[in-house]
Amino acid sequence: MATSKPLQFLASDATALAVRRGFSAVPKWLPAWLFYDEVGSVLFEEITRLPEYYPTRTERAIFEAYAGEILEAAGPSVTLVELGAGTATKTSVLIEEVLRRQTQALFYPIDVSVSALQEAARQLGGQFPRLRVNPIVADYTGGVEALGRISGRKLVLYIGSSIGNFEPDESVRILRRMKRSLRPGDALLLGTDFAKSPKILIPAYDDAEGVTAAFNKNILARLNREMDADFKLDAFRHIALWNKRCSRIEMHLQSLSAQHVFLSMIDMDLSFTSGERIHTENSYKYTMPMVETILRESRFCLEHTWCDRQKWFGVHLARV
Ligand code: AVI
Repeated sequence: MATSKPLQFLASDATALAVRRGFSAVPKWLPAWLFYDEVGSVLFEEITRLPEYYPTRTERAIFEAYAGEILEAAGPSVTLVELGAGTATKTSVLIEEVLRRQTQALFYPIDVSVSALQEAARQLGGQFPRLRVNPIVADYTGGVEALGRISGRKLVLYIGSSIGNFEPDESVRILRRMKRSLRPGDALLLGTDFAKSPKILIPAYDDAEGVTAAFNKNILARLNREMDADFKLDAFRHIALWNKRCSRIEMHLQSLSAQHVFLSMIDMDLSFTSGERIHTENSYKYTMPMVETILRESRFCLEHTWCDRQKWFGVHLARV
């Protein structure tokens, strides 16, 4: 007799809570961390390789051009720690530079995704025999706490514009917590995307191939999978818009007609009017004064900023 794989109908409490809260609000919204299940993480990796999505390759080019200066500024004998490391592809540029200065190096990638960490350890382990990779599976809060338990002088990487997906006051809270887990001599390397023309920004979040649209809609597909919901993905369209006043790209999903959706696992009946939107993500685009403000308010001391020639992206070294 053929046995079928058990269906998984268990939505985590955090997901259920977030979904209930977001869908009870006006306008409806969902937190961006819901993007990153296994499917969403693969789609995000694909986004980073799109011609329109400039942040990843621009930040990598900054690392390639200035790795020596960055490590010089960080000081001797550093242990690298990366928050939200994913597969840590860009980090190899910095690791190579560390290993040019030290005979051995330690790297602690921190992420919620076990598979991404395994891939990072496999890749980097193969590439750098003198590197020890100690992956830590943790969400953001657990990751920040883990920082306090890592000995030696640390260079904490919070790169890839990850900070941009938080509201400015939340960013300050995150950086403050980070600072409390660090010791004198430690440093933070923060990557921020800069505000620029919507002609560059919009295609980066609404690419021709539709990968970002699929990434955005995966949030609904995830609710279908995990909460036994009945969202029809074709009944929503992906929107990316530039909110100049708030200096952020916003992503939304817009209902193409009046419709009802039922989320069986949480017994929630939703109705959408035609044109109604679900706000799924903010991606803040910083100016230098904004960077200086969040670092000052979290009591980090900004020491140096490296940019690309077009000033599209910034990498900042801040001291505890
Ligand atoms: C992860 N984060 C920095 C990305 C960003 O650019 O805000 C997420 C993303 N959303 C759409 N495309 C990429």
